[in-house]
Amino acid sequence: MTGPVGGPDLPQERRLVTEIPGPRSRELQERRNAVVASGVSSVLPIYVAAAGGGVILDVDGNSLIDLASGIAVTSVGNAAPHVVARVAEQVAAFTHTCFMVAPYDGYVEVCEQLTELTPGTHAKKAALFNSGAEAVENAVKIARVHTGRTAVVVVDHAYHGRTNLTMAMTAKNMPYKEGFGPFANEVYRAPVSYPFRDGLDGQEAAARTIDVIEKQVGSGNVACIVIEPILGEGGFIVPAPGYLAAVAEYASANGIVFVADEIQSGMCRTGAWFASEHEDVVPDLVTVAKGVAGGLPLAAVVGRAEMMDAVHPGGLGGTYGGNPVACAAALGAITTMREQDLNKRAIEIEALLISRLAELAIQFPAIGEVRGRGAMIAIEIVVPGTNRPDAALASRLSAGCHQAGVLTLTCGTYGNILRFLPPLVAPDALLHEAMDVLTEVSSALTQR
Ligand code: PLZ
Repeated sequence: MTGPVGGPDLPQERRLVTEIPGPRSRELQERRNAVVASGVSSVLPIYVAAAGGGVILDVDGNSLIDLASGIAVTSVGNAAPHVVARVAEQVAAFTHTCFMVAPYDGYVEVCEQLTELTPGTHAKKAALFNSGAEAVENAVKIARVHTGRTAVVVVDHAYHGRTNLTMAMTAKNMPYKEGFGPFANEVYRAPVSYPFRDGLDGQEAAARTIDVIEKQVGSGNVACIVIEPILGEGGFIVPAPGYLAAVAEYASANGIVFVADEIQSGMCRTGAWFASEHEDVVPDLVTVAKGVAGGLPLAAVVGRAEMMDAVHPGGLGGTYGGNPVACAAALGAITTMREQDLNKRAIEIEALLISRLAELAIQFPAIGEVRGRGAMIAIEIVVPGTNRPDAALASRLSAGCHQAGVLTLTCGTYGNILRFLPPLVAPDALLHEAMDVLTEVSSALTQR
């Protein structure tokens, strides 16, 4: 093999040998600026040479701690051995026939795995796509055909993608929607449960959601309610206990398809195969992407067989959906998750991060809340003593971490959430070091 090799054997260390970004990254950034559309941006323009375990090695020889996982994708780590082996084998056998033209077993096996792993013991079926947004679009198509209804209900702070329908379903205007309308119609937004901001318990918040649906849409018009069990881009919002179950129950009582968008929260990220499990919710349909294939583009809709089969033959598909190489990657990733018990590992990561962040919150009153599950953890940054969002401080904290070699991300409707999404295979020592860096950056910023 030529070129650098990533994977878990990369030294699991933070090592800075140049400023961030270094000279070679800056050179590449100049080339990029000349030819890559500026609408596509990067959080941290260090150019990647290799990655694995919990680190990213850049082209200048810096090794950064990865608390992003490419936005919750490389849960099994970059270049995970089972993923690499199965992909290499598949690439050498055949790369594409199109499942709609001549099928292959990898697609079927991924559907077998996903119908087993998603919540509930009822009969399930699955269909494969390329991206999260495409999975959400298809869940809506399936729900509309199954119900014969058109309305789609989504919630405040939701993120579902960047295609026309999923932009309409996404709550936040900037940067996702600004100037891109007109958007798909028949999408209605209801309030959600955001305990830090609304102080409502699960039942109260669900009653508020349901009231808006009843008054503004009418349950008989609703094909589906689509909701992230933990709202991701919207701010790592964990709805109050009982909220999801109450909304799911309302859906079921009214012939509405309850769709859990588990694209960010699924596949071991929160310490369960799917975050719905923490709330004992069995969704009708589940959208899956990101972590499922160790970094290759693959997405799925998995759900009740009778709903999935409502669509006429030929109604679902696409040239690349369930590409054999992406399916091989998914089978490698799922094997890794099972072998290494990454659900258990995510729970260990939760304990480590929550205890370190709770400690930090005592010294640093701008941390309004520490929340999340598994390896999907965040801090909400506010003006001390209030719940007023402080996005500027959140981005200074994130930038400080970047300069010190820790790749963090922000999120949230108000841009004031600092989130931590490490690969589930990142060792404890690295996570502690990342938390040490965050602690130093926080105190440096408050001493000023
Ligand atoms: N649903 C819950 O988190 C993708 C988006 C990053 P795609 N989240 C990261 C960005 O700025 O584009 C996501 C998600 C949930 C759907 C999606 C969309 O998944 O694979 O990006 O289309």
